Amino acid sequence: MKKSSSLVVAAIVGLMSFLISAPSGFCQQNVGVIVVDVQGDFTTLKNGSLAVGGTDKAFVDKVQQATEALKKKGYPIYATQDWHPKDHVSFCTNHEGKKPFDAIEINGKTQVLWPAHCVQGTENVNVLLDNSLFVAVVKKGQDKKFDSYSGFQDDGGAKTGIDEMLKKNGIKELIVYGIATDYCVKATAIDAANAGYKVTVIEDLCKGVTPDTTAKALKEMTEKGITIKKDL
Ligand code: VGL
Ligand code: ZN
Repeated sequence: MKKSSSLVVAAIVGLMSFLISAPSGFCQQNVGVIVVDVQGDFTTLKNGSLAVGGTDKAFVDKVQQATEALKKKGYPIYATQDWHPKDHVSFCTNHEGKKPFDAIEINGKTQVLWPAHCVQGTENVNVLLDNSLFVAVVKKGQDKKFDSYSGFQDDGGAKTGIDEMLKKNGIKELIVYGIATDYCVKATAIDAANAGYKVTVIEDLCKGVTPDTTAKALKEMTEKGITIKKDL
């Protein structure tokens, strides 16, 4: 074989082995991962104040292992972290006469009132996965006046900086999973799609607050062009 054609063969073999090493459907060069709000307060594992059903040790271990596997494949991993001050607008304790899960109108938006959760400096604000997996942990919801389900921006329009970070790193596609499917995963995935990323949500690496809103969220995300995949 001529030298030039053996070089071509070597290049093709190299490219094929690179593609085979990536999970089906993703080419990791421009793909990033966002792990949404896997924090103590959202889990039954840590007896969280806003524990979402099914977030036991088995679930958190599964998310940890999946994230490790993605990291080993070369994907840059980002995490979001709900990071509220004690006097945050979304806490029912900051609205007289209101109880958890009541909804009120604030600035023309419906705000669900939650039990106090993910308060800055508390034990249960921590992200439960091995933090060395992450390129960055992006905090959100630190302005007491606005909620921020999305990892991209809060309800007042203030950006978290994640979009800039992703763009600077050449990310064009995102794999998104975490807690909760019907709130922060949904808002983050939809904002990502609106910002021009090709988004895939991994359903089995998510848990939702209620079955009803979770089903609605999956439908809404699909309608926005987001791919819902059962597992990796
Ligand atoms: C979330 C409710 C309030 C979430 C955050 O991470 O989905 N839900 N704050
Ligand atoms: Zn919150």
